[in-house]
Amino acid sequence: MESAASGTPLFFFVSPEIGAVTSGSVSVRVNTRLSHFSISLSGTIMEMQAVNSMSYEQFIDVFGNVIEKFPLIAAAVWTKRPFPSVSALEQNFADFIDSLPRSGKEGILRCHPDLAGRDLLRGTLSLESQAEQNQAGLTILTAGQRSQLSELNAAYKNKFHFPFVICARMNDRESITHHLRSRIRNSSEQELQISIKEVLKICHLRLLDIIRPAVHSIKL
Ligand code: 2AL
Repeated sequence: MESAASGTPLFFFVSPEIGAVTSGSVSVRVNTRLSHFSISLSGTIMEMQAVNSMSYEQFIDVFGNVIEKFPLIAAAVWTKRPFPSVSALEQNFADFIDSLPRSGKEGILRCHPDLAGRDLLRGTLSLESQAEQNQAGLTILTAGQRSQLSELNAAYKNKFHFPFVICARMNDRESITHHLRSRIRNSSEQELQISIKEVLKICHLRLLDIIRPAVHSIKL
């Protein structure tokens, strides 16, 4: 297989990690030495053209959870179509969040499940969150590791009144514990800012699971 841009061979492997289920298709992350791509097992890869022609019902179905349990944002962002690119779409999610008062931003954080918390144990995580926590190794913790994380999460919530939020897919158990221990020492203002940045990282990866960025298009 060759990259259209350079003509150099692309060495890629398909990881078995399930990304998200959208419109009846399962998306899978593909890692190449150049970048990450998303393909759909159904063979259909969503393009911006398809995104821009969606009804608001379809748009909310597909993008309603790119911000965890907050479909209201997708419902508002739909108004801003057409989106020339994935980054333009992503920017609209970021702008909407940025425009919220502090209580709204905290509300977004409060809709995130704890890492390795009650929802994971009960099997009530969203598909996206389940895949992310799985990728970070949080589904295979020992009882001791789980209770350590649970105590840190509780201490964090006790101080800030919202849960500790971090992009799980960019971390693993050790780095999550490290960030928790370190961030708990921050001020509320610092934590709000850091946490919203993490929400945007989660959003970025979830969007890439759904849409193929034009600049990274490859023919499979
Ligand atoms: C999460 C989650 O559900 N996915 C992710 O990347 N981070 N939750 C959290 N509290 O950070």
